[in-house]
Amino acid sequence: MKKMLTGLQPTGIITLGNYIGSIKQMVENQGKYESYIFVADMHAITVNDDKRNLKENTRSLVALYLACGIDPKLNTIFVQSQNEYHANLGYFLECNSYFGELSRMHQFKEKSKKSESFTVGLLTYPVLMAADILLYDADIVPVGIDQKQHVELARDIAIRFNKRYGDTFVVPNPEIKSEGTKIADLLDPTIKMSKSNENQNGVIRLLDEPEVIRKKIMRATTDSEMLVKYDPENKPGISNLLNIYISITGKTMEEAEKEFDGCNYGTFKTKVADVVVEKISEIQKKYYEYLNSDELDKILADGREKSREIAKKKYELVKEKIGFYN
Ligand code: ATP
Ligand code: LTN
Repeated sequence: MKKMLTGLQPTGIITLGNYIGSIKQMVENQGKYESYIFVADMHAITVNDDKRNLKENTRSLVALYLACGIDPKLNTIFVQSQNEYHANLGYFLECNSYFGELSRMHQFKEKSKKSESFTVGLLTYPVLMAADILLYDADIVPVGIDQKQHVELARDIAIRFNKRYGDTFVVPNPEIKSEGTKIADLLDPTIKMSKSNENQNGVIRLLDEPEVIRKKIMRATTDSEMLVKYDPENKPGISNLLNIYISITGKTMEEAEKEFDGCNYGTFKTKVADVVVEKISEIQKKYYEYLNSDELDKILADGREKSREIAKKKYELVKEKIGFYN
């Protein structure tokens, strides 16, 4: 069975975009692969953020994974910082990575420009990510387009290491989500719905109150045509709402267009809000149950043990290949 690994950073509350574009697909893929899903909390400290609450955000992200339907029996769920082999392998991989290639990464260039000084961790971020992937022999790494370059670097590092020290790592492949599932901001449908968008009125967060969600959808930007039709170029707002609607209901675009044929935008938005609120309320109910349960601690304790066991083997192999005293 092929192996799949992916992670999210505990940097904020997950959005409807993260759910539709990432978590929902993880749920649909369950059972197809041997799967590892983790919280990338060590990546979250590569930028300074005094308001960060790592402990709370980590627990919250895991509770959301579970509430969205990620089944701990079908996936190993764990926290990166609870497994020391990630940082340990990261160091060995750093000694097989070049300053030039790391300084050319898009994300590094963009984030390092944002403040006068930046950490070395921001530069070596993709090497830690390579360690995350290579420890588990992951064949498939589902990520957003912004992370593709990092997975490609993990490939390059794996190939380089294998050439230098002999076969050690499986060479991973990025799996990039199709355009169709990209959810746009409700107020500015030309940009992505993101945790970090400045104006959060266009962003639906999975922990927003149902009434807030409804308001955000009712105020979504549309157009003056009064025609519910999928046309992303000329009708980005309506097309985005249609995308949300079909992703949640599982209907096809044709079915949705037929259903809303002749409808005014108010009625259409109310229907979209109804299905989103229903879905998110279901998730929230489970979220609060998991958040306050011992079950979550047990799942993470199991994940810690299982992930460490697998990672240790790979780490020991790497030490042997490099030729350390043993
Ligand atoms: P940030 O604002 O911190 O950059 P984000 O909300 O844009 O975060 P990421 O943490 O970069 O999201 O992405 C996590 C996963 O969610 C990725 O797989 C990404 O492709 C997916 N994703 C994020 N936003 C959307 C969206 N609007 N539509 C579809 N998928 C999305
Ligand atoms: N950088 C990713 C999170 C991440 C990841 C990984 C994803 C860290 N390590 C390994 C896939 C595989 C992000 O910011 N979304």
